Amino acid sequence: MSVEESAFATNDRIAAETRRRLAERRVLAVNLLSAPGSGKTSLLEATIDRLRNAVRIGVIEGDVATTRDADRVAAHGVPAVQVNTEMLSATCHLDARMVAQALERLPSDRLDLLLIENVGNLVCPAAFDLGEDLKVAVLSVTEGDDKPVKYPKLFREAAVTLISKMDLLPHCGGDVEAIVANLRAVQPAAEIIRTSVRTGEGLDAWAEWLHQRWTTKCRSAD
Ligand SMILES: Nc1nc2c(ncn2[C@@H]2O[C@H](COP(=O)(O)OP(=O)(O)OP(=O)(O)O)[C@@H](O)[C@H]2O)c(=O)[nH]1
Ligand SMILES: [Mg+2]
Repeated sequence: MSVEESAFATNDRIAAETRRRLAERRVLAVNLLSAPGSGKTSLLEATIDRLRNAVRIGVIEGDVATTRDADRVAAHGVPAVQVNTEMLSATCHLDARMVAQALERLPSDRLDLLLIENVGNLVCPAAFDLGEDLKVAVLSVTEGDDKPVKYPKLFREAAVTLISKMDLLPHCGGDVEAIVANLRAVQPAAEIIRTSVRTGEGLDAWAEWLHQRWTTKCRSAD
């Protein structure tokens, strides 16, 4: 086995253990991925405001540096742990060990929903299983219509893609139908929700989608 294969095998083993533990505790874990600045933290803030009274939420924030995103999220009244990847072995993505260690700093026996914001990057984060139940991709209308076909792995594996910053569409010349067509080119049955934290478009639909996923995983055995 090559060094790279061995590193992935170790990652997958830790991720499988995290997944088992979270299932035991009936926690739904969501891995949020996008390019830098697509609006992940803004969406998390809006999501927390909508779901905080319905489910107990914990957040793991991945960034190269600073605690800015964890501070933003914590201001919405939920526990948040920041992981700074520049302190660790890899800078461009979270891995399963980082998440397992961050989870130790959250009250995981008193959580229903674990939201993990990955490092902004369309490539590396998609290669690492963190033990999540589902991946959510965020793609803003300002990034160019072709991103799903240029970075297919993330968009192929996403349980849902949020097309964010819809309010900017008239200003940036983006073509949302082309974005949708490119998403369907890599995942024909892709679930897609259009959002804007400025106008509120799609935010209730997204929160309901997520709550439904939590109900399906964590309440179905009741
Ligand atoms: N107009 C508009 N701006 C938005 C929207 N969502 C986020 N933004 C802005 O986009 C910028 C980046 O938002 P963040 O939420 O920090 O993005 P992010 O994906 O978490 O960024 P990283 O963590 O650095 O990858 C900020 O200036 C936000 O205010 C939106 O729906 N509409
Ligand atoms: Mg962020």
